[in-house]
Amino acid sequence: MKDYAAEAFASLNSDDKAFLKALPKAELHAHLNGCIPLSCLQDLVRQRPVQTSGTTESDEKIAKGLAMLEQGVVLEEIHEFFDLFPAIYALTSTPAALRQATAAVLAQFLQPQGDSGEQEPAQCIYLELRTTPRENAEMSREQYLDAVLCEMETYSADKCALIVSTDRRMDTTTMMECVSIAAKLKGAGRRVVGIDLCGTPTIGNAEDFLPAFKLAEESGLKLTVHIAETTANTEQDVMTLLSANPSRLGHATFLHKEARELVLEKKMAIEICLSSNLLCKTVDDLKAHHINYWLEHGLPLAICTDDTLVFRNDLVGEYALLMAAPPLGLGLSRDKVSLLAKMSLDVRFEQ
Ligand code: 6MZ
Repeated sequence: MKDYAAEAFASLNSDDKAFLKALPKAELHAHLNGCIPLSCLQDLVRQRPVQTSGTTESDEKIAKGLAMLEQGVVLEEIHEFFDLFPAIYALTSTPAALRQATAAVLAQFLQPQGDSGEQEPAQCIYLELRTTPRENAEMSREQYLDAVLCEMETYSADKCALIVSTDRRMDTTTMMECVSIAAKLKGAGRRVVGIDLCGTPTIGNAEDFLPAFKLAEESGLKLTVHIAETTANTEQDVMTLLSANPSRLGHATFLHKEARELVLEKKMAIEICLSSNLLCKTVDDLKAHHINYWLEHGLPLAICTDDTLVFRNDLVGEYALLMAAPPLGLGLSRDKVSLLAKMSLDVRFEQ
């Protein structure tokens, strides 16, 4: 597996490395179950007989999934990425395991890094973490979100907030249920700020998602959608998702002309995940990455990691991809990189 972000970071001089680490950044596109530190997942495996009773996943499947993650996953196509999650989900299927995983993800992004002697700044100063509420014999969707929120709320409100993900494979009723719970929690003063649409990019019919997005809007929840992540996403799918008026877009790799014009007109911000796109092979190299188009057109962007567990990246590494000299990076100046970091803070859902 190629560590694009780590290679870009390693190529920088020590001044630039220190500059990137100290730069105040926001992480706005990080999936909880895709960002669990490997050491935490290994702990959850050890605790499995106690923590995941009731799961139907076999030990073998978990061991195989974990071994792949330990080795570094090489993906031939983006759909292979989604096959990794059953093994991860089997380890985060109780409120206790979820809380443990959430605490580890929050610490990874929001706590100073390294040993006490030589501490580095935290990866970001603000995190919008997203997750898809699951239900099983051990917990309801609301209990799932409560477990995640309990951990998030140990941090102050200016540090982190939750985006509730819906998955393209959900039917309208399930999606509505997820958004209703998110609205109820928000109404009760819990730290929920938005709704996301994620999952295998080509599954489902976008029209079926619209009632849930409308409910989100009526409930004061902002919307972000994974959109045009692959060439297989049709123009109709893209235009239907844009008709829901999302404030931000995830990936937006293959927007056709009409969609790009609408995005520019409405100034929708784009969550850019460079390593994710390179490793899922939806983009050939940084030169061909759509970030170049949006930079040229001055659209608000947020640089994000997506799934640090799978892609083995971190936020500083993603910024290194902006700054490193080509071909390892885009060769952007410090001023440009600072501006991008500021933009990520400006397009937070909760200001
Ligand atoms: C689309 C993605 C994704 O929600 O269980 N997910 N969906 N595109 C991506 N880009 C590569 N990366 C992650 O986190 C895991 C779930 O997030 C979605 C997938 O649906 C995955 O199952 P949560 O915390």
